[in-house]
Amino acid sequence: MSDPIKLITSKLSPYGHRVEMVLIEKNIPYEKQDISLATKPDWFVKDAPLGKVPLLYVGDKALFESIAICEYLEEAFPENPLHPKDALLKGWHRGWMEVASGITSSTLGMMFAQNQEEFDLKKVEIVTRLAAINKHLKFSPYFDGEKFSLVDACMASAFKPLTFIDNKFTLEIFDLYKTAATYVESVVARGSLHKALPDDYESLFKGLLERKKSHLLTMSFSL
Ligand SMILES: N[C@@H](CCC(=O)N[C@@H](CS)C(=O)NCC(=O)O)C(=O)O
Repeated sequence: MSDPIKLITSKLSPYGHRVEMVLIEKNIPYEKQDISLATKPDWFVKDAPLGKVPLLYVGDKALFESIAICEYLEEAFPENPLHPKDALLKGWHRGWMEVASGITSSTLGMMFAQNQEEFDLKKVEIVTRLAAINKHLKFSPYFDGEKFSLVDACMASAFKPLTFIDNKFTLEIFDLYKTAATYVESVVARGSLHKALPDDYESLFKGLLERKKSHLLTMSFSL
């Protein structure tokens, strides 16, 4: 019998959502525990070298860093592969997974910006990455055609919070990037993302922005 798998995350973590999407897409049985990042449990602080979610327990080994976790799952559970076989194509996918991590980090930065200057800086980072996606990629409808890949899970979880704030605050971030916008619609609609998201996503999101005194809340919005 294989070691039990337990995902430790927090409800709104896009990095946690990407790992959970991979578990779901690959049909891997798992348990999940959401923790509060404001009051991290002692066992978590002890086991998470960087103090961040997600953490994936495989038996008593705690894996950390979402991309390392996803790559482990891909290798350890070869059924329902989410990476292409071809080494060159796989390297290309991995590069774009890093772009997805950059978009995630800039989006979190935008959500937590305390003033217009910080907000604008993060917006420029995001727009630069959208321009790169628009320039380099073609989707039909996913990154690798009909087949959903690991890179799509990373992009879906990155774009979920971005599309949420883009809609609520009418930021019009995607307006100039039609290729990226069509792709984002496809990945954000993926069933595994919706299974990974908490039912109360919207109200949790709003609570988080309020707790962080986000600059976004000074803009006109419809939360
Ligand atoms: N590079 C990490 C980023 C993980 C990350 O930033 N997680 C955030 C939640 S979205 C976190 O745990 N923050 C808590 C903290 O930094 O104290 C990964 O890909 O797993």
